[in-house]
Amino acid sequence: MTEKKPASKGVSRRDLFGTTAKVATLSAVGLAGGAGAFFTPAQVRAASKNRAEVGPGDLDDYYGIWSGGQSGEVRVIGVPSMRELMRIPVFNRCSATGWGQTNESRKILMEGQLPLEREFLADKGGIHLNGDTHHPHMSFTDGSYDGRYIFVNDKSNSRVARIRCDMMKVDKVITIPNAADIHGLRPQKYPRTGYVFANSEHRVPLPNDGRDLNDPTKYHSVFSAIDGDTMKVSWQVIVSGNLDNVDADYQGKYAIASSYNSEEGVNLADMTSSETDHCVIFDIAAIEAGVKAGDFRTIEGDTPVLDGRKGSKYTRYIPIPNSPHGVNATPDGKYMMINGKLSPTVSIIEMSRLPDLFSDKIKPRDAIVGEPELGLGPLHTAFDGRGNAFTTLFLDSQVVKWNIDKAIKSYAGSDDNPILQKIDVHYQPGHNHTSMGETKDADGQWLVSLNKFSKDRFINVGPLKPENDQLIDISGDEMKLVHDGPTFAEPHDCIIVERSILNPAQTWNMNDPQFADLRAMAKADGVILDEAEHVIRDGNKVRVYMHSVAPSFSLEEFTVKQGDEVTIVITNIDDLDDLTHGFTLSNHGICFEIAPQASASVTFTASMPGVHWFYCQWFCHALHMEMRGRMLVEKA
Ligand code: K7E
Ligand code: CUA
Repeated sequence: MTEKKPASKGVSRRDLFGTTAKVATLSAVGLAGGAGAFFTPAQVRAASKNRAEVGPGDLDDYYGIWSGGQSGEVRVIGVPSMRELMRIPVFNRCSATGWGQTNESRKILMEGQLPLEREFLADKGGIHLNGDTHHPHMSFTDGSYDGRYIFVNDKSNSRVARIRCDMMKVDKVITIPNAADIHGLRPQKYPRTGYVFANSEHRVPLPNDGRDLNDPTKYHSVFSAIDGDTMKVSWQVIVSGNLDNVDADYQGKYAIASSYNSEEGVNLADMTSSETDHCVIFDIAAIEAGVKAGDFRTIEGDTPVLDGRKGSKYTRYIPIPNSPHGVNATPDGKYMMINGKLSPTVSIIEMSRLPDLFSDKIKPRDAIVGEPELGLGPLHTAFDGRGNAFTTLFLDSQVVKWNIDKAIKSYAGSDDNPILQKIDVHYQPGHNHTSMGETKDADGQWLVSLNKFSKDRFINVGPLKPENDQLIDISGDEMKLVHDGPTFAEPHDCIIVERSILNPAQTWNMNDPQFADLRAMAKADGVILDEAEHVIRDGNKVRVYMHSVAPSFSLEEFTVKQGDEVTIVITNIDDLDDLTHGFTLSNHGICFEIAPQASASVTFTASMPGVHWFYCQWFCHALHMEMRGRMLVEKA
């Protein structure tokens, strides 16, 4: 047994060496305030001419949670510095962390699969290796972020994942039944999340088992409510048309989805032939009562599926000019904005009119209290919490700032002009997002415009160009563009979370549920994980347990036979923050991270006789290069 060397507990590297932050702050304060004055880094920045500047060693005020688009991951970006802080693998295979390869991550990626999908993937490695993340959103309590989870959709393989914010790692992935591509996703804001609402965008036959191939009258799009605590689909509602984006209200009563293709066509000409489409309002209590009363059928699996097509008591359809896209609730809870896309307008729904709409006291269009004409290609709207809205204009390559009250007054006949300012962005913005802007705590500090094209904004990197996420200071009366941020394929959406809300741990806890399977396996083998230094042979299965402590693995060599199924289990007993180790097994395609106090495992067949080195690929120590050992594979 190698001696277990506990590292010093609870001391961070920042405490040991990291005085840069303090020095930077003090020198800045020296400039700004003179001796004796104390200013927070944010105040120092506020006094400097560029509020977005975050000095070396200085910390950001916000966590930006960015979708990684077709790269399949989620990214953590510091705001306002726009520095990329971390990537969280979700629907992708990650070479650095072993996500998609370790037994623990594969279990998470596989346990929520549907039977047909599992069958399809059986000879393809068991998991999808790609994803297309669009909408990352945090769980809410009482109308604001609560720091528990981040949910994100995979449009390409109809999945929804949950990231636990204590570890900033995925803990659940589910595939949505009866769905073809999950697009819009938003958590319930009140009283809490609660439901995560998810839109199936494309219309397919239900059931989609080959019986109704080319009869588009039998194609449907479904709206899903996922229980954010259990990650099971609670119910689904079939709608008329395609579903696009969705948002939840601040009252806990309704969710509203934009819907294009009310024509229910299958090609572009048919899908855009009508001048109006609609948005769909879902009455959550009525749907829950319908589930209780048994007013549903089951199609794929046992999820209750209700019929919410036009005429249903569960839904209402409000006509909206052609092909609406983004749906955004105002922080005061009063309005829902439906962004026109092909129409230059944003339609403002007054939420307090919805009960009258459901009881048929008013007509659908009477729920609209404003419809300002803002410019070409309005896609998404964000808010500053001071009564103003910021809408991206895709075709105009602009963000327009407008006043909500003025828009409502002008719709009622006044000559108010709601448009306050237009600013050029570069180029073609999709989503935008303000700091805390999708919560009741919208603070009106920053706006990020996620632009689909960068064109000439950066030195040329070849035919494939980055996107450009631009930071706009909205704290004053005028929007000011302060930063260009190139990003890779293709962040659709982001949220900006005040930093005190997210409090991730510095190290794992060895008793974390994530390691329960490993603990049970070790126990059955008579092994204690963090003291592990054992090779257990069980027929042709070999389980190799070791721990890591800088700069060594507890096993410097182990021997197996050609053809053995080998499971390597490593526990990192270092508990100094930022002391991650890795395990790479040469020529076997195996590489994974083991963060402090974590365990991880991988299983493979030792088919190549010979000497195979394994090494730590995460720089951990002056003797990091020496942190290695040998797997000896005897010829069968
Ligand atoms: Cu949120 Cu791009 Cu999926 Cu709008 S979508 S742009
Ligand atoms: Cu351990 Cu490098």
